[in-house]
Amino acid sequence: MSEERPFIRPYGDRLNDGAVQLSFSLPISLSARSREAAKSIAGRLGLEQIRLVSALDLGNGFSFYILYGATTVEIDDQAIHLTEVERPLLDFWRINQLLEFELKKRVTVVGATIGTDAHTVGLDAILNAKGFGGESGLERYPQFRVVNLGAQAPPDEVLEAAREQRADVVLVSQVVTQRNAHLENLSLLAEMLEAEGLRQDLLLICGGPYIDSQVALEVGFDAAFGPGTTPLAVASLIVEELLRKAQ
Ligand code: B12
Repeated sequence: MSEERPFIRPYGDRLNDGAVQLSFSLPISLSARSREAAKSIAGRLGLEQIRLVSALDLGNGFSFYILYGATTVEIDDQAIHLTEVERPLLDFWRINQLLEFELKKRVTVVGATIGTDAHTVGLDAILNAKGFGGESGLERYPQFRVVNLGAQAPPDEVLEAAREQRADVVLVSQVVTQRNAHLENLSLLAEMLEAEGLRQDLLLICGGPYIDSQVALEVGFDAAFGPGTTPLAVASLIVEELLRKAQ
């Protein structure tokens, strides 16, 4: 299809059938009326051939729905303006080699989940030796020295650790984005590092499942990573950016 015209559309059973799956919760108990309300919402979202395939009462006046439907929406993916650049991945050996022989130093990485955020699994996936997605975490690389401050680190603790450890990179995780708490935390840390004169010597990177990279750049970060990030992607970016800064 894409060779004949640039438009793409979701599909399920047959190419181009527009099949999509939608799930959401409603703040009402499960009933015949709530099921119709769920279908009606899917219709208002523009779906056709709607089928309610699962409906659960969640208790306390809440319910959950899964629906199938078909969309006629199609897009030209080639016309999309990317704010995130896709970078080539280096491998474990190449990363260590570049750090040891080109950058000529062992890189210190300070990581933390900041503010009240206690979600450490994502940051640990990148930092801990056991890693994520079949890849080793940064602790496993001989050329990285990792200082993991763990959960709920206040921004001033991160700043102090960055100073004491002479960090080259600060990695911050923010998973809770309710009421934009992550934006307050991220901008506060970036401002504090700037005010203390540490910012220009650091690579400042954040990550989390709901982080918008454009917004992260606007609040003063150098890069941001989203869901499914693997340690190699982060390590590759660190090497590339540190070598670029060292030139
Ligand atoms: C486990 C979990 C918890 C555990 C956390 C345990 C721990 N030690 O981490 C506990 C039970 C403590 C918890 C508590 C809460 N949670 Co919770 N939790 C989850 C859950 C089920 C899984 C998160 C997870 O581990 N994902 C797996 C990791 C590997 O994925 P990840 O975090 O996306 O990380 C990847 C990338 O994002 C990226 N990445 C992440 N960080 C970083 C950092 C850097 C530097 C880089 C480069 C990359 C990177 O790389 C990682 C690997 O690919 C999610 C729902 C879900 N299914 O996702 C809710 C979820 C995150 N929790 C949520 C909420 C609301 C809470 C609470 C507020 C609930 C409450 N009312 O008490 C509390 C908050 C506690 C607090 N003070 O922070 C919401 C957040 C909604 C939002 N947008 O704000 C979610 C999405 C659930 C939901 N649908 O409502 N939670």
